[in-house]
Amino acid sequence: MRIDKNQINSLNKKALPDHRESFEYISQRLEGKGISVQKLVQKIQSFQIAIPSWALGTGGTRFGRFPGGGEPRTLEEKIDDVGLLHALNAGSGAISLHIPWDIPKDIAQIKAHAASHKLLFDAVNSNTFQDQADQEHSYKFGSLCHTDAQVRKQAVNHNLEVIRHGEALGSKSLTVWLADGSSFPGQMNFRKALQRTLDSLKEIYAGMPDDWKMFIEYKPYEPYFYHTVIQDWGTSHLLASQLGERAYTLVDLGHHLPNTNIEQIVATLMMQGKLGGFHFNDSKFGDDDLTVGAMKPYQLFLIFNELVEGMQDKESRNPYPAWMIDASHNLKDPMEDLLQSVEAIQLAYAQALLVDRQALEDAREANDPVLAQEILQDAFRTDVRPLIAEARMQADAALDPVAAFRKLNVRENLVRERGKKSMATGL
Ligand code: RM4
Ligand code: MN
Ligand code: MN
Repeated sequence: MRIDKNQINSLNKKALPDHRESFEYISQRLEGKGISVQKLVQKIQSFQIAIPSWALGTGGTRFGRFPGGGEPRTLEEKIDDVGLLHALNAGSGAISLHIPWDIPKDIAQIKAHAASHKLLFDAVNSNTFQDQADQEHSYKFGSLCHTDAQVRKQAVNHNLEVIRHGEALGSKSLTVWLADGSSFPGQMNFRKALQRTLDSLKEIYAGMPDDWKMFIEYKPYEPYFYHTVIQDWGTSHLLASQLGERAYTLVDLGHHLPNTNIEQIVATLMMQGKLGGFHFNDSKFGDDDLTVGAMKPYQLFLIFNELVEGMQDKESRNPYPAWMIDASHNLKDPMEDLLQSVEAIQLAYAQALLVDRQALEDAREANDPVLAQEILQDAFRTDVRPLIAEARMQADAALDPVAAFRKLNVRENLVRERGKKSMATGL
């Protein structure tokens, strides 16, 4: 299924009077404060968020999976789904592949297919947390940190192969997330495991093209329950610093223990020029893979407040970060879920753009926490939804993507095309 511009235009026409009214209201308020609304709209339009190829099927837990039907069966169909999302929201113009779940076979054809949807290839992801059928050594006791050099070699080679796939597609970065760790005290030598990980990463780093970046993810627990080799941002930063200039830390929102001050981590990494990428999701307890903004929208705003400050800092050495959604839960239609996630990210970004930075800085210098809170919450409590909708409409996308998804019967069409029992590769 492909969505035609005219279908979207005719849906937009019906919603237009309402939209006009609310857009004019916020425009007047913001222009009154000296903020250029058109510039804001353009910034929102150029903020693109990559969709991971494993998020288009229904996610599972270790207890069960309840697929809803019409799931993409091939990489081409996954690209089609991201294309549908991008047609609806004009904000998800990239796809991130997980290898070996999604190995491109005919490169030229896959590239042309993505280009026909105006999609780019974002970071490629390696997978040494599962054993594949044709694999010689098992990752049961780790991969890059393994005690056996042959296992480490196999994991290094896999990462090098992922880089080759990414190069062929035009990706420019590799994301490494390791499950490596232990479940019982005494099981693993912390120091040796970290040293081996660093040595293995060095081999991978050396195998990257000169214009590539490596993003190193961290996670405090899961799938192992006692220790994770790269448990936190500090460990990731340590590895990235020792690897070299093109290695960075990647922050995944779900990979923190409860109450961690993630916005402070963002600020620190950006100060060091070491924040490479971001994985968005939301959670109540751990790595719950819930829709972005579903639980803690204020935290998301505070994180964006730091991101925007870092991005606007002219002295900053931090590169423009890679943005990706990393969530795939088992209740919602995955495509509706992704539409909601993209919107939540854009809302937090737009609100952070509204923060009066000079006034905030003055309040901080004057040690005035009351005023600092007023300034932040004034931005957070501004209803910026009409700005996001306007950004979409100007880019020929839907004023209301979720409503359009339903009115155009996207899922029903996909079930008709692919069947009720189709299953996507992934978790
Ligand atoms: C991990 C981590 C990685 C993702 C896998 C599927 O928890 O977030 O980024 O690739 O899940
Ligand atoms: Mn992640
Ligand atoms: Mn995760």
